[in-house]
Amino acid sequence: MALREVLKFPDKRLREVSTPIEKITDEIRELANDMAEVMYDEPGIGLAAPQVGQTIRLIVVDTEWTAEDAEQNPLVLVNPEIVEHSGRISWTEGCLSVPDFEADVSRASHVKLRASNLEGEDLEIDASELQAVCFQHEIDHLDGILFIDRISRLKRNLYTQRRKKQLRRELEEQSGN
Ligand code: K1U
Ligand code: ZN
Repeated sequence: MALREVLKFPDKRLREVSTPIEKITDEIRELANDMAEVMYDEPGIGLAAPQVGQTIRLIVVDTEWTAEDAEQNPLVLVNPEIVEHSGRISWTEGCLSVPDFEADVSRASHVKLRASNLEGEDLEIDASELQAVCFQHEIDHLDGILFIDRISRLKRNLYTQRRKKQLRRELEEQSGN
């Protein structure tokens, strides 16, 4: 089966606020599996359901699998929420929905996150550094926020213009001009 497609900026569906998951169904389990496949294939260290066009509060994260000899171990989080945060850290972020762009973003360096797993069990996770950054980035997706919203307007405008030019060129190439 083909992998689910990752929506790309400026797709308006990335700007929707996702709805909480009330019941974990087979469909949700299948979506979580598909999201993990997409994340490892891209490759990425996280993915949020809206990025594959599903506006529900579901994320997958694995910030360790890229290390040498590490195994793939996706952390699937249902209705994740940050309940405590502290400190600041600047991290150079990218996003599978924001092609060809990276920028430094300032976020909390430590977070406490509450969520459920696919078995419906409550989880509480203390995260720091890259994992904390990744949780915040993915939860932003659930609220329709992209990391480019957290950088200077100048950098965001420059990227937006470059991306629009890129899309225009792609359209021209497709229509044979
Ligand atoms: O949400 C996404 O689009 C995934 C994104 C997550 C993220 C990256 C950096 C900081 C915070 C959150 C990515 O995974 S971009 C790709 C990436 O960071 C990466 C890919 C391969 C190896 C190591 C990192
Ligand atoms: Zn992203």
